[in-house]
Amino acid sequence: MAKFVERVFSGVQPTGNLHLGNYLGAIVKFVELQKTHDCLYCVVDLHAITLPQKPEELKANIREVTAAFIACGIDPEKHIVFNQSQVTEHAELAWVFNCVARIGWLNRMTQFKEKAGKDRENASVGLYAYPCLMAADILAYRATHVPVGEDQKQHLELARDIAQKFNLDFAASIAANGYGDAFFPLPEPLIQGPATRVMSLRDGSKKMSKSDPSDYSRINLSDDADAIAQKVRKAKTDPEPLPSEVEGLKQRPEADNLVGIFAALNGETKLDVLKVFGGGNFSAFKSALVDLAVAKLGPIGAEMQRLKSDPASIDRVLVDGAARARAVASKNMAMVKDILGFVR
Ligand code: AQP
Repeated sequence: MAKFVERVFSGVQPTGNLHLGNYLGAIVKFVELQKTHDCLYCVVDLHAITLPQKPEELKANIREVTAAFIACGIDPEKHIVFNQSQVTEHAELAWVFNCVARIGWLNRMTQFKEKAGKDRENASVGLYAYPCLMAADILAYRATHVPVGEDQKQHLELARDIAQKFNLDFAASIAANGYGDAFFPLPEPLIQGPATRVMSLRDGSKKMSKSDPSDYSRINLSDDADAIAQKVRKAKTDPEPLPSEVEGLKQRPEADNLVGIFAALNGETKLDVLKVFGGGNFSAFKSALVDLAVAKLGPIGAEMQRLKSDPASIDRVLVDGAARARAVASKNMAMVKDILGFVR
């Protein structure tokens, strides 16, 4: 198999309320990967419209995610930060992938089932085809590594299946065009650390999510210190003291979640956290968690506010990023057209 230049791609939907799950599951890794890779970080607004969005809110949320990227430490000059709808190759390649992916593959996607719910017949076609667009996002840049939370694992596997099927279906044309023995890399998910799936603060069996109707279920990146303190103090727990071993967190989803959040925010393991707090009650642990969360997230929230007060400068970052992203994606898309047999 061909050797591909390592490149990182990932995206976040501008659907409001960026939360601790997005931060620990994805954005922290985005920041870290900048040290070792060329990275593209995308505000995936085409994904957002798979569910109804109000235009003015969508616009504000695109700027909000961009501000969060920068406030968390993503450097839009060394790397590429942009919004998906400004680079039309994403939608173009997604159509090609709609024709490569099989209906049976998409029928297995659990996120569609969760998001469409019981009213499946009324879900948008876009929501159903979402994973094909996600594959296009990644493969438009022939990206090799994709940092995501646990919930995106199945979509990443589908992206790999699409890449592999394209490579096999068009192997002869890829070779005839002089594009090597495989055109797309099989992108690798990067899912690791103590908080790959941050759970709701109200219910340890549900993922922390932007769309949860209860704001107490999540810590938003824009929350101030008081809001963070209230939410952590009200977070659901159980009556037992914290265990001293990670094993003791099994069957205790809320305790496991809070310990995982602490560990991830402090850059340590769950065992490290339990060495300090094991045997103690939740109130002391929660106080320490409030202090830690406020210390880590407070400066991010403040910087996001500062950046959002100048929307024109955020828009400039996105326009510049889109131009640089397009330069890569358009070359790859031209080669895809050659491979498919389109005249250009
Ligand atoms: N709870 C989570 N724990 C860890 N990682 C998470 N991510 C999302 N929720 C958690 C990761 O954040 C990145 C961006 O996610 P997204 O906004 O594009 O989509 P999502 O996964 O659908 O996020 P939400 O919050 O659950 O949104 P809604 O409520 O609108 O569906 C991804 O890498 C994701 O894995």
